[in-house]
Formats: sequence, structure tokens, C-alpha cells
Amino acid sequence: MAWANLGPSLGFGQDDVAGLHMSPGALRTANPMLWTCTPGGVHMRAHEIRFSMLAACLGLLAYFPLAVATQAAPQPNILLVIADDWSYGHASVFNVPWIRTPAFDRVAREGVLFRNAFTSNPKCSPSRASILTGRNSWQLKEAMNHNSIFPPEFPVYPDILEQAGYFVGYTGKGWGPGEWRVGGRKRNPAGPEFNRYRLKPPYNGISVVDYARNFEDFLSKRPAGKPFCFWLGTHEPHRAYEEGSGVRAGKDPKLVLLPPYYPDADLIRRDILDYAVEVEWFDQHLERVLKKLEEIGELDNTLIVVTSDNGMPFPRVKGQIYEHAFHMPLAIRWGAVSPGGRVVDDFINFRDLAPTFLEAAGLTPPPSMTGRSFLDILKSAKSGWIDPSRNLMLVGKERHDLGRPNDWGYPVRAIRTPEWLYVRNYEPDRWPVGNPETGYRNCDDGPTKFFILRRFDRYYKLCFGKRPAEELYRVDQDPDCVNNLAYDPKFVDIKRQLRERMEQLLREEGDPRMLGNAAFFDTIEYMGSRDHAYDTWLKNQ
Ligand SMILES: [Ca+2]
Repeated sequence: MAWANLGPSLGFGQDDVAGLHMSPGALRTANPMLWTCTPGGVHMRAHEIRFSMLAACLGLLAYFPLAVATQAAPQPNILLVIADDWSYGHASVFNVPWIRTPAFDRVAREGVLFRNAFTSNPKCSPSRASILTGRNSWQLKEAMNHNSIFPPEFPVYPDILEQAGYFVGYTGKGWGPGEWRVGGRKRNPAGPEFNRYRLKPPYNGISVVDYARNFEDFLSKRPAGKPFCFWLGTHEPHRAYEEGSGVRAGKDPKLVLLPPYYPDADLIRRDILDYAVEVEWFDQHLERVLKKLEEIGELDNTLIVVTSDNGMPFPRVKGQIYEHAFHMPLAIRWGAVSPGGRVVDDFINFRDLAPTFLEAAGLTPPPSMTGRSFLDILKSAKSGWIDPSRNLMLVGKERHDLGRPNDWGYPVRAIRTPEWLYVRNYEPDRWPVGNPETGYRNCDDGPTKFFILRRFDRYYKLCFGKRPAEELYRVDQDPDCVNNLAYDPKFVDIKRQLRERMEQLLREEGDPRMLGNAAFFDTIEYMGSRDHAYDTWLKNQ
């Protein structure tokens, strides 16, 4: 993300992460191009594979004593701190000059900063459902779609931890928007609600929920001796924002570098600064939470995960299948259990979080969880690329917001490797962000959106126009995803290989779209307001 001052090639260079130690090998593995091309790099990987096989054999031999030891260890607290619509790279630990996130930076410095964490579906409900169930979004029936129902048959990690003796709760935004009651649940899949304490927010658009205070309330109700599992989900930096709050907070628009899919406009810089103010509000609650844990002596026995659900609520980002939408901030701190000060390049999928939490608690994840625990990476002392098999990511979406005839979605599947992003748009005749007459609903209203909609220029086309059936981006060199190589004859073979690999993996995962049942996704009922539905618009013509 060049516009976040992250340098070239996936936006990273060795010195771009302020104050974090990186091993000499980290630079080599941090650059995916070198990773695949440098003989030294490949040799190192092979060596590590051999080491892993040896370690696996030793692990098998020692399985029983290890299992006993795991049960004897104290179960850690599990704390997920999740922002709403915060993009990767927008934190001061990345040397971005227009934002200050001391608490996130602290978690990154004292813990592990992940540079390749991805959601499988960059919109609130499916992304959060993936975290809770440990499954990719196309494996979640109705929960694939935004603002739908949450099917009861998929076990969620807070329930499993509660059954294992954890004290469980959430504040702010849990799973949602959507309807979990229809499926038979008695509470939000994130756990029992703790939203009692309110405050007077510093700016309009910021929620009145006092997340950190509600976390304290939760802690005060915890029975003695029980570990806790808490979900702190802020409503920030979701829109709307107080216009001008960024500048009023002392921020300088000139410091914001814009991505190439936006025109050079001061208004957009100011809109991004208003977003930054809300990210900082999220960070302030994280700071209070860390302080509270320190006060009660629980900081180091808490597995703290700080992340977001999807990218910033701006055109061509949130809800779209491009890098900035699904590449998520992720920092994890876990006392002495996870050696800190590391920067890790392994691909982490949101569905990997739930099995990791369960394994950290000494539990075996249920077979429904298709994600893969990365406890080994957390406990490792290494930086860079630790597990060479973690180098592939699938992304997709069906229906997000309404606004097309028959409540159709905009179906997409994509595959992301260290070098490439291949995107397959299955219905290229549809409008990717929603129909013009209903207001391009899969992009949150705001100053940047309306500014770009004023002119039907190339920025309009990039942000709201129709897209070809296939897109191919050399994402390590073009993280903004603006140079589509899908129709360049030079890349015919790589495109075919990526598409075949993607379809094979999706079939193995039981994606209904790959198994002849794509129509299912358009039959799912939308549980939110129909104010912007296509039929509502049609009726009022
Ligand atoms: Ca969101």
C-alpha cells in the first residue's frame, strides 16, 4: 500500500515497521518475489520442511506426555479486540504519519505483527462469521451473505470455551448485522452482551458504548479462578464520521498519500483523516483494556488478538475483492508463551483464529472448523516466513448490500498467492457495487463516494464501473490492484494455473457455487431494511 507509506512490493521494506526486530532472513522472506526466485530462499525452505517432518515425528512419539502437560498448564484468557472497517497498514507502527495508534503498536512490538492476515469475505457479517466458526464464508450457508441469518449448526468458539469452563462475553458489535434468533440461538454468537455502560463521545458518529468500561464490568462479574473469553468489537471506524474531525484533531491533510484509484483531492484526504480519528478511538479503548489487564495481573496470561473485519469504508475498498479490502491488520500478544518483537509473513486466514483459540485453551477444535491453528507460529521464536505451506488464500463474496434486480449479489471468487491475485467475477454484466439507480449500495455513503460520483471519469470506472470476468494483479508490485493483466497473452498460463487451483480448492471446501448450486446464494433472505432494495426503488417510480 504505497499510499500508507509502506514502500514497494506488498508495501513493505525491512525498515518500514518501526522498532520491530526482524531476523536477517526476514527481508528475504518478506519479499515474495525473492521468496520464489532466490535459490538461497528455496534451499532454506526445503531445510525447514525437513526440520518440520523431524519435529512432527518427535511430536508423535511424545504425544501423550505433551497432552498431559498441556492440560496442566493454566488456560489463557482469550481477548479479541476487533475494529469495524479498519484497513491493514493504517497504524503508526507502519510509520504512517497521519495516524497514532500507540496501543496497537505496543501489542505489535511486545507480540507478533502479522503482515499477511486475510479475511475470506471483506464485509462485516461474513467476515465475523468466519472468525467465530473457523470456516470460510462459502462454507457457512446463509452466513455467506451479508445481513442474513446465522445458521445454528456451526459451533462457535465462545460457546465451546464456555462449555470448557470459560467466562464469556462481548461488548459493542459482535456478529452482525444479521439475525441470529431465526436460527434458534439465544444470544449473539460472540457471547452474552455487556453493553450497559455509556459515555459522551468526542465526535458525532462515534458510538456511545464505553467498550473498555464494559470490559471492566465483565471482569468484575467473572467467577474466581475462571479464565475468560471476551470479544471487544468497536463500532469504529465504521461510517458515519463527523466531517472535519480529523483536521480539528490537529491532523494535516497534506500527509495523506492517496491510492491511485482516487483523484488528487483535499476532500478525500480530509475524509481519510476523519476515519483516522475513529481508528484512534478504537486504539484508545485498546489502551484502557491493556492497562486494566496489567492492573489485575492478567496481561501476560491473556492471548490478545487485535484486528478488523474488513477494509476502510471507502470506494473500491470495503466489500470489494481487492487487496485493501481483505488484507487485515493483525497483532497478537501472549506474554512469555509467544516470543514478542517479531514480524511474521505467513498467510493467516480468519478461519484460523477459532482453532488457534481452542488449542491455546488445550481443547481439540471440532471437525466443523476448517481453519488451521497457528499456535506453532505464536510459540515460535522465528520471524519472517515460518511455515512455507502458509502461502495461499481464497477470498470470495456473494450478496453484500441490496440494490440489484431480484436481490442478486455480485458473486466473486479469488485466489491470493505471495505474488498474484486472480479474481473471477461470475456475473460481469451486473454492477459490482450495486445498480446506479439504487445508489451503488455496496459502498458506504460518504464524502469520497459522492465526490467520485460527480464525474464519470476513470476514477468512477475504477470505483463503481462494471468489471471484466477475470482480473489478474501482480499484487506484490501492484498492491493497489489497478493494472489488470488478465487479458495480457503473456500471463495466459499463470492465469489458467491460478484459476484451476482456486476452483479445485473451492470444490474441496464444498463451495456450492463450484458444485452446481450457485443459485442458492441469491435465494437467501436479506434481514436488514429494504429501503434501498431494487424492488422498493421500482415501486416508487
Ligand atoms: Ca465492517
